[in-house]
Amino acid sequence: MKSWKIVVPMLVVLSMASIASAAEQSTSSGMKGHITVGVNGGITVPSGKLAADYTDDGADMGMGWDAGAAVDWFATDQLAIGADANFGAMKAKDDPSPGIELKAKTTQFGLHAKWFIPTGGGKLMPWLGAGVAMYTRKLEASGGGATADVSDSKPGANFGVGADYMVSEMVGIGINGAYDLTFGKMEDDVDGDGVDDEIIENWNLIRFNAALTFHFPHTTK
Ligand SMILES: [Ca+2]
Repeated sequence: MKSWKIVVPMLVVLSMASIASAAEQSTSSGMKGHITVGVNGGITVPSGKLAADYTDDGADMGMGWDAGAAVDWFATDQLAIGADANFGAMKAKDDPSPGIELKAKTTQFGLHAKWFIPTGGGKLMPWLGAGVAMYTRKLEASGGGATADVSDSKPGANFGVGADYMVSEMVGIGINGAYDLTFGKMEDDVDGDGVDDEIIENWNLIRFNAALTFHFPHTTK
């Protein structure tokens, strides 16, 4: 059983929620009740075996791009909880063999909490975030008009930090970084002997994104 791997990030989210509720009395930014819809895009950077050279059992990935969207609800002025989706793609720095191109694609759907650090209600809103997600991980080789891939879906967790700046009552722009940690090695029976073979030992990445967020304020104070 590896269920603790999902329990630990859930506890992180819950403890952030209690910290945020304790901090709630201290300031009032007027965010409570806001529903926000955001889009983000930027670069995705491989970590661990995704970044390691082929000779080190890695996928030799280089930096790629990613994009996503999120919906949040401010439960308090400081705490937002929400759902997110993100897609990112990277390409190997060197072709695994002549004429073959290797890509790593990650699709995630998750739930998260963001704690906005009390600033006394200014336009700049720094935050810390944590979330859990299901990650679909795909290694895709293409060449000579053909494509082959190996993929799986695993749970994972992400931890982020960022800052949003309210350019108007309804629009925020921001920057953020997140570390995504997916749980479990990728395995597949590539040689057909009925026993799964290890494809890659771990699948972790970092995302640096710009974000555009639309706020739909509450109607009552
Ligand atoms: Ca095998």
